[in-house]
Amino acid sequence: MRTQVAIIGAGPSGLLLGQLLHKAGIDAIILERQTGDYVLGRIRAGILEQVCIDLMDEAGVGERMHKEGLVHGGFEMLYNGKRHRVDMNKLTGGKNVMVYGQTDLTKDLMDARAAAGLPTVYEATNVAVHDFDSKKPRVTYEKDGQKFEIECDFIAGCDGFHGVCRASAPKSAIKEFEKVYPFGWLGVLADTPPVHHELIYVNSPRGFALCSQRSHTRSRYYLQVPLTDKVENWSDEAFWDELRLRLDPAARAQLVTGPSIEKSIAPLRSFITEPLRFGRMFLAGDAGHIVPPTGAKGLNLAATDVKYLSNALVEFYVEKSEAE
Ligand code: RFL
Repeated sequence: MRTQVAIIGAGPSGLLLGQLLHKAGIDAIILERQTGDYVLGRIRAGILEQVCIDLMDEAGVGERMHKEGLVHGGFEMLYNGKRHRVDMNKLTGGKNVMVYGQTDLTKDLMDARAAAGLPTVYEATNVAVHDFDSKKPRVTYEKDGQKFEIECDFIAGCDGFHGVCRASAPKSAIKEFEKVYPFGWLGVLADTPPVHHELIYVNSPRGFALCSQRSHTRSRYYLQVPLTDKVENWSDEAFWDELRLRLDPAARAQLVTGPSIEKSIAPLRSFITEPLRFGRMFLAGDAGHIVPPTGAKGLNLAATDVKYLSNALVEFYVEKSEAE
């Protein structure tokens, strides 16, 4: 098999890159180790920054996002018991964020890929990257017990933090920087209306809290908790009680509680590798860096990487430039 760009990983980075390359007439195959349903079932980020909104439009998959997403021009910060609104739209010269779940964004990209008949191999096992220090990189993988090889011009490592691409970069060529925070975030997703029409970031003596949302009827809340806490020991009731204690009286009165549909503790960590390019292999998204889930920065950084990488690949193929 031969393609121009072999993309490893069908998360937001890989799918978005695939769609942008397709728009530019560049061939790509995506290899994903999970099933499509598994990828779609992962509940993660939910706030798209302007860069991500614009890229979805550029990729031609923004229609549902504009119909169903909620545009926010600002957010609030609760500090010393008082809420302050930050008018992001005004302060950034007209930029907004969009409340639109990562699962929805992923679904739109998957649907567009399927509609265009573009190749995605799900449940690809033992994916390995080879010869990316040459002009003829290769990717090998197995599917249903059979071995396959793809010859390509470039490899895009969009395979997340635990992927194979970064792990295959020569140790002597890669620098890693990491900060592990001494607390975690207990997150709850619930089918309840959000406490406020915009996000509220809370600085309270009991610890940080974040009131986020996925839609008018689905809320996402976070509480800062000690790393030693176990999610099994946090009942829904205990979560709502603690959240109330961190809010101001007006928000407390507005808070609608209900059963959680997802509850987990995320250990908070910042991690970045340098460089993001190893010969003809590039890392994009969580493969190259992760940040705590504050306002979907991970997803939006992934989109930014994809923007630069797709521009560079278009330059290479369309403008025949090999500029560094
Ligand atoms: P992804 O989404 O991790 O996708 C990588 C894909 O690569 C596949 N893969 C492989 N495929 C083939 N062969 C291999 N060897 C492979 N190894 C991995 C994986 O199955 C996967 O499908 O990375 P991408 O595309 O760069 O996108 C980044 C975003 O997903 C990420 O930054 C955010 O979702 C971060 N994040 C959150 N951000 C928020 O702002 N708010 C959140 O609430 C939030 N929750 C989360 C999160 C990230 C999480 N992870 C990655 C641990 C919750 C979790 C659990």
